[in-house]
Amino acid sequence: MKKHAMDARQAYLDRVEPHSITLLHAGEAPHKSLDQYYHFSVNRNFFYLTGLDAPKLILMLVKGEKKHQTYLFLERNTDFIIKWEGARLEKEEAHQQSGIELKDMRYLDEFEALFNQMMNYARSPFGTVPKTLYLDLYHVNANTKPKALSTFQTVVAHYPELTQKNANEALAYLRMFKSPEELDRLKEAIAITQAGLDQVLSTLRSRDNEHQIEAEFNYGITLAGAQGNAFDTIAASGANATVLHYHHNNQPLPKDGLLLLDLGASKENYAADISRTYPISGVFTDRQKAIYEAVLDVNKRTIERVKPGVTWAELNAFAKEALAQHAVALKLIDKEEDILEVYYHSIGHFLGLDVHDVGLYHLPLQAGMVLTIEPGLYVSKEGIGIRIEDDVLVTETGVENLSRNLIKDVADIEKALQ
Ligand SMILES: [Mn+2]
Repeated sequence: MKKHAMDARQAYLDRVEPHSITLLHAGEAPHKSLDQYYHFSVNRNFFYLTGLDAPKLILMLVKGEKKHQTYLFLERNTDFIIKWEGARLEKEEAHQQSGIELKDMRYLDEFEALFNQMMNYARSPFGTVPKTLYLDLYHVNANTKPKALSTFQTVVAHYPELTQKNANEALAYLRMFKSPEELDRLKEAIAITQAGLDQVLSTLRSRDNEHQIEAEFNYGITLAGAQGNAFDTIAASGANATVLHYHHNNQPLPKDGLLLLDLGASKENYAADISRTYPISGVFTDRQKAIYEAVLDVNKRTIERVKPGVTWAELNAFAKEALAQHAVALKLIDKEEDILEVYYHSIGHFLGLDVHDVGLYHLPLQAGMVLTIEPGLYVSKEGIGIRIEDDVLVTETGVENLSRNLIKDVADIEKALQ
């Protein structure tokens, strides 16, 4: 990710104000219980700008009038850490991965001294001191203060003259446009997800519970080299599939029902997000097939409409209208205005380092963006929930379906289930 990270830092610095200082923290594994911790998952903005996947690191980007500087703060290795937890990232290694100069690497215990120097009129290497402090001010909800305010509470408290701004504004814009290195990882995540779905297809008919399906998927992606799941797998059979975020995955599979899978592998922090719907018996009933073909038709026609200049609003309106026409023809609803009874989410979202990735949904699509297209129909009274989701790249001339190798036509699915 070295070239990506170097380009991303330059692009970020081009978008923020001069006389500013940006601080991003890699994060830490949250505490679980007693001496146990949850897995560490790196702050995605930090990773985007560094390509480094290790806890506790701090990235400091200082932008003056004409020049700018990047600093990275690392943990010191001690004998205890090396013996008990394994060596922390060394400066040379961090330099190789991020492209940050060795001379600009510091240890975490040197952070406050360097920050103080930046803010000191007489000693600042930039001649002027920063006026703006950019932090990752993501709000989990309205009642919690952004984590960065406590992570960096010392400098926030000691320098009230710094105006706080949200680094996410620039990063949400930049992260919409995937670099070649990012696209490689997204494609790998999708290929691994395909391996997981192949494992599911080859075992589905011998399984009788949703949890076994989740296990088969995890087995397939782990064998294929996944970092893990990009998000909690949804393995929903029958009417469970009409609950959008169903996650119990513990119910017996209805023999003649459908199985809706919404899942994705993660590769170097990049997420795949795929939905497929399979007949548990190996063959769709006529009714299931009719509804499935309707969703597939809207999936394919919406993907065809993706190109530069098209807006999310247009894609949403198109898919809703197309699903409504099908739903009336299938007698799922009486009139098109009732479509929300059987389709109650939007057509897709940006995809990248986060599964529901950052991005600006009011902007028309542009080349380099990666998004999901995921129409569905949910008919609880018939115990049928169907969603078909692909991951697509907006190109200069139109669209490339990155998940085109993951089968979704009725004949292909029934053949794979024989
Ligand atoms: Mn999705």
